[in-house]
Amino acid sequence: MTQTQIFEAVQSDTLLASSLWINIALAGLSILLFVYMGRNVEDPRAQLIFVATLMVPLVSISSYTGLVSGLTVSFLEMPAGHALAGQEVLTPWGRYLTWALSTPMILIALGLLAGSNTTKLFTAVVADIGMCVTGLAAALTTSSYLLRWVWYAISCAFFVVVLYILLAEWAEDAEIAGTADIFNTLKVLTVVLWLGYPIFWALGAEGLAVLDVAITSWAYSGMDIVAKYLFAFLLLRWVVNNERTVADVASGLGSGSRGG
Ligand code: RET
Repeated sequence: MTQTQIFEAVQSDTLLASSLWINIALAGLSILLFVYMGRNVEDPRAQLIFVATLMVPLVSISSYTGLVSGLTVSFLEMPAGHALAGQEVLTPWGRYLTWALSTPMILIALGLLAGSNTTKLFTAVVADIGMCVTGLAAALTTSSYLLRWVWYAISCAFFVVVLYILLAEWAEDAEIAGTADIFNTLKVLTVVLWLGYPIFWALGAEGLAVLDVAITSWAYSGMDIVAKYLFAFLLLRWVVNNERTVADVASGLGSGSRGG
């Protein structure tokens, strides 16, 4: 199929197309809002959190532009064993590719907020990239149904590493850094929403095909809206109001270690 035909197939499915366009609009608004919110931030660590967080809607607007244009969407014939075996299934693989760029930014922002050391930050970021790239491999494998799920399982193993760092390591670090309140809010939001992605992958056309392509796309788009734009807004609002605390985390003077 040519790119024009894929583009037309995407646009003719109003439910699918709207799930993509809404994110382009919201990502654009978020970029403008976040640049405005960050205009007076001066501490380098707070600025780094801003830059990482601002990358999230910037990657998102690029990702969704790739999807609406048909550039990062393919019709793939599903292997024997799949519920839609032999059929050409619309696969928006650009999503999985761009998660490899956007989700590390979310983790960098969270890690900096928690006062993570470099080892944990590195581990979380590489495991996260591993999760996204193997998720992409799962979606693009058309030779074997079993191997799609093997990729899925590998991706889940990477995800467990990310969850462990978020829930155990950084939660503890944030206590010491004096950022536990906001960190815990964002941690819960992140963990709950991120768990939704592998669930919808498994239920959608890529996996068991219980849900159709447009519904799955709306599920991802809805989770993206909260996991990206709302998450980023809450984080940046807190950073603007608590720049001093963020600066102290950098110099190892987090309120916890100051001893009251
Ligand atoms: C996949 C399928 C394979 C198994 C796992 C997955 C996890 C994906 C996640 C995605 C998060 C995306 C976000 C995007 C916002 O920019 C790849 C679906 C574990 C957790 C937060």
